[in-house]
Amino acid sequence: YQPDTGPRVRVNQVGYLPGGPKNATVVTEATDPLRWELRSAAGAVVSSGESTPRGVDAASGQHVQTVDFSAYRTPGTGYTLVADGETSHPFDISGGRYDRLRADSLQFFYAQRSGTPIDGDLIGAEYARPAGHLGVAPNQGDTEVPCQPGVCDYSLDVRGGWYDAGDHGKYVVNGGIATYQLLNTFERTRTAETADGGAALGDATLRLPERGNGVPDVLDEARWELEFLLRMQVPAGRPLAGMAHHKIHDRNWTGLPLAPHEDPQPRELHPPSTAATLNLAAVAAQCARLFAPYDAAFAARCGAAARTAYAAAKAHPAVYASAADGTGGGAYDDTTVTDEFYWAAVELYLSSGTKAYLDDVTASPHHTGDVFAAGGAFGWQSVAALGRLDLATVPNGLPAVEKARIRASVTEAADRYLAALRAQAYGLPLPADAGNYVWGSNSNVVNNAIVLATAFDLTRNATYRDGAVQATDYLLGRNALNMSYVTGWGEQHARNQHSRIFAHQLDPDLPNPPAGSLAGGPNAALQDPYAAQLLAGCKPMFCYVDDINSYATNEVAINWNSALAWLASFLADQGDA
Ligand code: 9MR
Repeated sequence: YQPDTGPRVRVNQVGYLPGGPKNATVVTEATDPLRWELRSAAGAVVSSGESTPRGVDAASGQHVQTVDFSAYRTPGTGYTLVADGETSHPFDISGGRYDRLRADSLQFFYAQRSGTPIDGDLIGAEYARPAGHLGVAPNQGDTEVPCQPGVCDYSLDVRGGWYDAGDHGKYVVNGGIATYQLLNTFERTRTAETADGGAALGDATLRLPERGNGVPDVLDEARWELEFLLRMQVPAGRPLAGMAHHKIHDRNWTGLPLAPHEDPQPRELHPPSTAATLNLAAVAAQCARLFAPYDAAFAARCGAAARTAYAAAKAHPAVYASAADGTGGGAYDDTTVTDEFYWAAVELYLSSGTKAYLDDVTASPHHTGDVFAAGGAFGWQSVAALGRLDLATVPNGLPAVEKARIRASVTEAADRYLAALRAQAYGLPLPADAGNYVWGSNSNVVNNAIVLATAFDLTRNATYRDGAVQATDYLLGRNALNMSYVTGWGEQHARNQHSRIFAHQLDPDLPNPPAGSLAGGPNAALQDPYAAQLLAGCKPMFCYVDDINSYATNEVAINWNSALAWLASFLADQGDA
């Protein structure tokens, strides 16, 4: 299988910030430096130079050279880069290029909402749909959902929340990290220097039913999931009270396409887990501090739920979701929860200042030592870095020397991501080993970029910001496939992501995913039959196909788009850079 990868000059197809780094990659057999030319839309050569031979790129197996045209800073549209007789896809040089990506990537969450009609006037007529999973036939959830047989003898109203990904499942663990990232995108406007003081994330900045209610829209969107997560908590008086059910989804896997309101499967609550409970505790604690100025009653409800959940997790510290529980929905299994304990204790400490939580923070094995893995700083299964990043950025009462140590751990991790990025001709902060090209690898690229961005926020050292920008170049087309992984962004962009809702590839009457939807990305483990058959033997960066059948390389997911939203918001805040 030989995908058509277009011109051999690979650029960020969306554009470069005028004052930011501008790097490109040329796939070529040439071993000597090549002359490159930057051309205006009218074809005039506005800058030129020589490329740098880089030998064979490990992740792609391609023979490559790199071009650095950072010195050219004149804003404009329709630039192309020419080298080795090839002309790149066109791109802009422009500040403000990421403002709409911030909005698009956040808007994705409204399109994933469960339990409410989606208003076409807000996000486009093709995305309008009736409410799903409100107990209206043929739906069998989510207003009164029983447990799986033998798990509990009650039902819960667990309406609302976001569909996790291309399926109709709702998982507390993954809802946790996604909600964290939206809340943290907002919190960053309070803790970091932003050009507009966070105005771009204020009220009426997204197209939501709640716009104009006086609450920042990104908080409104996060609340849609928070309310669901709170409903997943085991009520007082029941066994394991205060814990959170791990997930709720269909009894059996459904086919594609399938509109939410047409899902006929029985819906079931799966057993509570310690990991889910701690995810609830962590984001409910964030909620308590961030909603306090806007809705004191909701903030108090979140605070109480966070404390109850944390206490329940301490009382039941080793209740694990089963890896075998993957019928009708994903498993999201995790048998190491020391990191979830750390993250939850950090969030509770940051919101309350309570010494008991601080004691748990400082006693955690994750409080010292490295928590930032090379292949992904954090993810739904490993969340220690979320606690570390928040201790580094959110005001707290730790001694100055402790704060300095924690901040240094962030910049040291960022230095390693920079080293990984510089070692590669495609400039991504993920080492080339096939083992790093996992399910959802694009989210790992973004999450590592978030560590770089946070290092910039902490130090104002532009090298870190440039690293985050280069990671974005990779996502938006500077890669082996010459593919932007964000729908609607770039000349050649992913559009056939695995989704029961946005299944245009299977039914032309259905839309593609909305602009701003991030595809999971190359997965060298080829964990779906379509990719396994099509891509056998692929070099890691080629282990991707923009086909709806390839759920292991090309799905949408809330935890991937939440990462993109954080990064896009950071980039938008850089202006011209
Ligand atoms: O993102 C998850 C990835 O880390 C796992 O390897 C994979 C297999 O367990 O599951 C991914 O999450 C999927 C979930 O299980 C079900 N909804 C779709 C998610 C994205 O593909």
